[in-house]
Amino acid sequence: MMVHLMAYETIIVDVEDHICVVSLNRPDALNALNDTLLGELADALEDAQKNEKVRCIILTGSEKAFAAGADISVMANKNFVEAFMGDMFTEASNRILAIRKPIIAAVSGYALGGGCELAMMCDFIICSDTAKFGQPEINLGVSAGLGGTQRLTRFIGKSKSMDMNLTGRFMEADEAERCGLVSRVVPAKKLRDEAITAATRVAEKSMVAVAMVKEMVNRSYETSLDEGLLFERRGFHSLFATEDQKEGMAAFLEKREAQFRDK
Ligand code: DAK
Repeated sequence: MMVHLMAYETIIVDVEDHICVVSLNRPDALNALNDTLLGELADALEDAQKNEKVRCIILTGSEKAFAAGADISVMANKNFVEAFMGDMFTEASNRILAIRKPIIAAVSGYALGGGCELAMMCDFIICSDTAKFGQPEINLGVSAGLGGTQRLTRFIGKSKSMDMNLTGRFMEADEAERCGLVSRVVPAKKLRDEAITAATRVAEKSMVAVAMVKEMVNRSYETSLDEGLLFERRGFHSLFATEDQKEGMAAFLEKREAQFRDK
């Protein structure tokens, strides 16, 4: 059963079974990001984090645009002091990054500038064959500001990141898959179903193990390999304190489906 949650101005939130789907909804501006949208998104994700029914989150946009970047009309007349002291997006993006449940970005159409950066803040990206990724801020006389020079470089390597950030060109879906920016590409009409299927598979797992894996993979970007491997090993060891580990391994040996209870 689909439950339409509280009304927001710039996003739509649906909870169906164990999946919360958050859709960016500023169609007149191709879902350009402003303070309202990112604030509402952070609110909705925190609600999903608190909602015990929700086990996986999907973040998506429209068929034409996931998000075409930060709202240029808001930024156009800012001076340095306003940009620096206003610290646009910092609080909201930190709230989004603090969500512990898995978030899958389902991207169709444009994911540009802050839109590409928002997709990269999710745990993995599934995109349609119409997706176009880019960091075109250079065309506006500025740079990326929400991870486009940092996460993108770690995800796809220096040469491609420099290419994207310096030329401002758009990257099509097949190239995005080839270089590891996205995990899968599907026909546009199947994007939502594919994202729901992936989210449903995640939702079937032990949420304890899922939260641990999210922390482990994210840690790989923050530490040396040695430190990361130790963090992973200790996390792995600690999962042996859960009932879900006993159940998961017993179910395998007994050739049946595991019944995880998040304990
Ligand atoms: N901002 C505001 N409005 C936008 C927009 C944007 N980023 N992108 C599109 N729109 C609006 C258009 O102005 C147009 O509005 P109307 O003229 O109809 O009122 C409507 O959406 C439809 O767009 P188009 O008519 O342009 O549609 P097309 O199909 O012809 O072209 C396009 C689609 C995506 C190629 C084109 O709209 C485009 O180039 N858009 C801009 C893409 C872009 O440059 N994105 C990067 C923005 S800069 C920060 C962190 C991050 C950032 C900033 C600060 N801090 C931590 C402080 C991020 C910066 C950015 O993302």
